[in-house]
Amino acid sequence: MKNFQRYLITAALPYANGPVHIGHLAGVYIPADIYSRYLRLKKEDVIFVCGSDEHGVPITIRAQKEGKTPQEIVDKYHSIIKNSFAEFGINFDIYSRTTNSVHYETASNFFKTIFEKNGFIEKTTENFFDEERQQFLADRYIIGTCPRCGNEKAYGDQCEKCGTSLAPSELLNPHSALSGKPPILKSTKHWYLPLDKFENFLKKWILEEHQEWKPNVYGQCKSWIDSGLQPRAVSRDLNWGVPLPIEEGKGKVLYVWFDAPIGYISATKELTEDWEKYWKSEDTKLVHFIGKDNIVFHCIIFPIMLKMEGSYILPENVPANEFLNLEGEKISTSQNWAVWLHEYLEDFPQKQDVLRYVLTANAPETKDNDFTWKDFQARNNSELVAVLGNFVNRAVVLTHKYFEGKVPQYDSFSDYDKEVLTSFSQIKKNVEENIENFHFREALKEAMNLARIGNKYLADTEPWKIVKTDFLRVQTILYISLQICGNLSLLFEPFLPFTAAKLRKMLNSNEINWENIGKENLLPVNHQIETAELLFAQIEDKEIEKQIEKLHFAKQQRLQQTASQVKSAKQNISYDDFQKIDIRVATVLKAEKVAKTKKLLQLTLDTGIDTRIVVSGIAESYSPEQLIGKQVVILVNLEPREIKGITSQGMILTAEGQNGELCLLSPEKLFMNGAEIK
Ligand code: B3M
Ligand code: ZN
Repeated sequence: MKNFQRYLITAALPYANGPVHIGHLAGVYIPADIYSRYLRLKKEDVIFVCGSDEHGVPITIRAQKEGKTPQEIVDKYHSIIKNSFAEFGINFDIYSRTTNSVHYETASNFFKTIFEKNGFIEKTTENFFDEERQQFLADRYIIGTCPRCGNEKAYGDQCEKCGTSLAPSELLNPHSALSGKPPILKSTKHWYLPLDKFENFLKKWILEEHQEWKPNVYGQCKSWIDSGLQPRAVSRDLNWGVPLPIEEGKGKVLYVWFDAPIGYISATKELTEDWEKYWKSEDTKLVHFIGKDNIVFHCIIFPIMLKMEGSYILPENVPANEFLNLEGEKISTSQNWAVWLHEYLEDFPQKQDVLRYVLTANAPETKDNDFTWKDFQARNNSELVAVLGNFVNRAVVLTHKYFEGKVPQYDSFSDYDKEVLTSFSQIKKNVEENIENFHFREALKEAMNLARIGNKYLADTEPWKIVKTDFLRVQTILYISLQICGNLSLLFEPFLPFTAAKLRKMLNSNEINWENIGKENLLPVNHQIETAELLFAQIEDKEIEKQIEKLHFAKQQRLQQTASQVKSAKQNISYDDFQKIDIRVATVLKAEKVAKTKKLLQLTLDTGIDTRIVVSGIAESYSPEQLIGKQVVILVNLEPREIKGITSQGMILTAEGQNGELCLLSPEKLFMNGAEIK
């Protein structure tokens, strides 16, 4: 294996279009933070960079929604994100942003270098254009059905449901996110990266030389490469972004996925004059931490950009994670189904490590995983409080009780004692191997094993029972227990930095060198420790219930907001007019699709008055089988109408749901057919 001199660690730049949530933390920022804290503890030369991604359509769409300028939006969210990361202990060396001048310069120069090497293909093509808004519809401005998974809300650059990266022309049924109308085509010139020319390079570099990449990452790359790469446009007709630095590109900007990864470079430049050492020297290990939806950009597009520019190194690994769900549902910013970091920090002050622990223990490393508040509570109460906190507390309290807070002199070691003492270096090795292979859940479990060993050791040896009869033995037991505490304070530093610091303070130790795990006399005999402080506190049911309620409340509010797009009321009608309307409860006897139509179902209904046929446009929302036997509400005295050769007698009442689906109105309990609705 190659010996690296230094590490450059990047974490995906969050879009400054909203705050950070637990899905981001579990997928990207916590693993990246563990990895870099670990390397720093090992005294490696490491820098860890990140910043806000402030360009692209996600920002301008958010600005429109909030009635603000894009700059106001990025200013707002950049500061929320930056502060919450800092408070949460994500220890970036720099958290920058892509609207600053260093970045504009770096990204422009990067583009120019490739341009001057004639690296881009220039093409004039027909692109989607919103006539009503007089605007080209790039990326997320165009919405349609994903050709791979059928998601009806796929964007012009990506389907968030299946993770596929798309071109606008691939969307089925495209419409404008601005006006909702189908777009027209209008010709425009753009600059393309010839990804197809790099297939051989990628085959060798990834498929042959990086077989150690995580299976999910390697697999996605392989399927991309195998299905053939297409040139990809890196310019956009937008007015928000880094302006194209060439004469013919006036009025256009760099595609956000061209400028954003260059943000890693700009951030490094901002951080240190030595930035080239990190980016241009083969003995730097570059590692990108990202979520699975960013794989293609970091493993295929950005490396090709780096290679075309010519002076940069390529990533050594891209340990992407899968997604975290929340209480069984996909986390969604737009549906407000999320636990937001800045709100967590407000609701659970000083409990950063609890969330760090739960999100690591349950990280979506190999498959999507679920966060539940119940699990959060259980892991806190039965692992952090009952194992780690409890052990440390007993060791420290007993040391004060019997030895005035001084590390006691040990006597001779029993086999059990020796077994415990030798476990330190074994655990150290296990944690190292796991962290270095990006298995953070396993690594945390290993660290936790030492706390379990400690807990069991005290329970087995019961020093409180023999203190009167065998004081020498009690000295040894507490000597060993304190060595466990010392080792825990090092082992947990990458995972639970606040707890580790608290523990060091309690132990009156400023030992922060990873290599000293397992060192003899880590806490020397006679060393004075401080008094005990609880590392963790029990989390009560009511705190968790409050969070669950809050989640549902927020979602409800969001629904309500969407409902504010409700049409205004129609003109009043007279009471007499109202009385003319005859609405009844009826039961569906038969339901079948109307041939050659997508939307229509022919329903046979028992209305209590008669058995009749109604044609209804609900076939996209209900299958015939779902309807048979169901009670519905029908307007019975609507003039019969001929629909596709069928006489439809009346109209079934429906409401349009959030996603355009139709929902039948049905009585809450079983009714007599023909019951009147007034
Ligand atoms: N902002 C996408 C995302 O947040 C994007 C990452 C950029 S990393 C260079 O998923
Ligand atoms: Zn899809």
